[in-house]
Amino acid sequence: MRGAATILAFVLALLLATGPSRAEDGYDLWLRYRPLEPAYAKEVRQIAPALSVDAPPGPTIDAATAELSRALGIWLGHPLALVPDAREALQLCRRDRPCAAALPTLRGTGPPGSFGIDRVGSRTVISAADDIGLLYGSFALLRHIQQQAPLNALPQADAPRVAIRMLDHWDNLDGSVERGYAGRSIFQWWRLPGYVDPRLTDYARANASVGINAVAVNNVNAPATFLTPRFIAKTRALADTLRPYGIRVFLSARFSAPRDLGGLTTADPLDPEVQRWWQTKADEIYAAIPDFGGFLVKANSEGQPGPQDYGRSHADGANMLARAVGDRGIVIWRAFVYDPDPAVERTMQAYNAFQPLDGQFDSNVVVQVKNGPLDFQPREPVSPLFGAMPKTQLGLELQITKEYLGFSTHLAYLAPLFEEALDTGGLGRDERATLADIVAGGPTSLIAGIANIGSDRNWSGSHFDQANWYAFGRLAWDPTRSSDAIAREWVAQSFAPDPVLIDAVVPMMLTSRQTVVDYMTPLGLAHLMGSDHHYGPAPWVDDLERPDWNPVYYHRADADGIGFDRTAEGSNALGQYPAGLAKAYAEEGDPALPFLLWFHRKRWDDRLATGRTVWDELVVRYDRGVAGVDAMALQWNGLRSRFDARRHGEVAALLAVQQHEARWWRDASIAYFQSLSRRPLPPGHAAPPYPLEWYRTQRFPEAPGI
Ligand code: GCW
Repeated sequence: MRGAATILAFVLALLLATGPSRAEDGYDLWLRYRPLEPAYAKEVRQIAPALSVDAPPGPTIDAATAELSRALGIWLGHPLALVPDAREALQLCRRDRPCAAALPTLRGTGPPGSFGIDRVGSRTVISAADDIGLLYGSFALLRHIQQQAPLNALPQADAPRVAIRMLDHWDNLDGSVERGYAGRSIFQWWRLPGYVDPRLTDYARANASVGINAVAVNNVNAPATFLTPRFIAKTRALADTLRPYGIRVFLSARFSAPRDLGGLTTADPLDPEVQRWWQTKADEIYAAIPDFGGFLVKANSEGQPGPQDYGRSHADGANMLARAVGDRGIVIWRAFVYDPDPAVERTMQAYNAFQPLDGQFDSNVVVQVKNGPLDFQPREPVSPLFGAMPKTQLGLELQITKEYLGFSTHLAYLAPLFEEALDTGGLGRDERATLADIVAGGPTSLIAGIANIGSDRNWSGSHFDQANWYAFGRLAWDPTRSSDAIAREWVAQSFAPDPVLIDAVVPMMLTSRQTVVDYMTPLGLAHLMGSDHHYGPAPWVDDLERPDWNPVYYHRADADGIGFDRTAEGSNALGQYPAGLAKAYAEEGDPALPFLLWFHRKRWDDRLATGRTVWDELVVRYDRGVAGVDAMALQWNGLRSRFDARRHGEVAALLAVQQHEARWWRDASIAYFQSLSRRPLPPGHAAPPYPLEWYRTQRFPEAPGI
């Protein structure tokens, strides 16, 4: 008996010490709510000793209350009490209630979701005009506390600058995820609608915590099956789960659905029967999901059907769907198209297809444009469409999943990439207007990100990829936020509000994307990856069906030089930009040379602003990339004592993979380009360990994401 009791006591002590639910496996994301420093915890107990709610009951208020209880229950050391008297409590106050009338100085009005957090005497008041604002305000308060930020800096007001902050899932019916590197889809179509994975509530919490309010749940390459009654019922179950968190569901719609499902012989958008089919379909969906967001469409792109199959324009197709949806929702029409005829330079095709349609789209159509004119490369100039369609609501599409930046095995913090695009100026008629200005504002303003979320326990495949989901949400809410500030708050919440740790990790994150650019696509190169799976280097590929699918199309390297002449002497893609921006992009005097070989063709021996020749500069950049990963790994390994062992070890293991793969990119690329340049490596730079043939013959049948 005594033996058993001792063992029991020991097990209990162990459980209390380690806390099984406290295991740091990444599942909790940035919503960890770990214990606070005692002095700070004491202050928190003063400003939020209990909770008082003045808002009509409803599921969103329940979500806010539950989140506050979850966190404050830990920080107070006892369950959060709901009290009627607001004077000694944290208060949720909806602006149409008596609480607001009694406190006329509350701040934080604005578009849906805006909120204020005020200190009024001994009270802390989270106020908003709508329930979702109260939920966002609750998350903002918890974010502030998790960072152990000074509570006298608490009063704050915030308002979203972009109306639709959306995740696009490229999730397939069979549970696979196109370009997904974090396991299977979180949407288990087979088990829906009867069983909704509780994990989806945590997914919704995470999204709401950063202000994401829309999701497209199926791949843009999806079959029309998603529009059948069977799948509408499943989507409805998802919508019901996400709704309390302010998230509206969208479906990717295959343009040929009237033929695929409806038995019609055409999907011509000007055909009355086709129009009627979509109208009936939209009505059917809205009957099941009254707040359905609308349709997301990839049409006449990479083999998908579209209006051009019937000699109609993208505007004809988009407007037909928009009329079926009516004022109940919107149609998001993607501008990621390239001609079936590859005679026109690839980066110019979307502009050519869409710019002439400016002014022809209905008011509930958003044309969604990828940040760059090519395809989510590690670095691209912004798409010239953003400056060229002033009469069209343009949405920005970013890629959070790292299809071209090392999958989930490489550490690359993407906020600097997003920020670089958003801060680009000189696009509009107003010289000072940035891409962020063009995209933000208005009831259908939209920023979408291709999700990096899957069934992996840590959601994103690696701990640092969670930061990209987080940063996407924070930037979609306010595209003027800095990537540095976002990294700081993410690290504080995801690891610890420890200044030493933050100051060590944040610089590593901020330089990580440039490091990837250096070892994959330096000096403005692009599209050098392996075919289909897009894993690893393959700059030599020249035998794919379309010329503009081949890496050689993009780098154009030969014995004389390298780079794509997109100036007026070449394809004149530069001519698609307003003059000032075109001049900035063409600049060769900047030693950073971000777009040198994107816009120019250079001879190997041309001397650059850095003082080096093009060939030497290329090699230096590849090695700088490799050194950058080594530095990250060294830095990380030196921080072991500041992190929980599990996550530290997982990140360290992935950094070792990245060290290996950065060398692979560098070695294969140098071996290939040297076979053309025939120049010696600059002194101090090592030759690739294998001959070019070795790199060319590597195969990766297990690479994920196709
Ligand atoms: O980057 C490419 C991807 C495709 C994707 C396409 C798109 C969904 O390689 O997998 O298809 O872009 O954006 O439509």
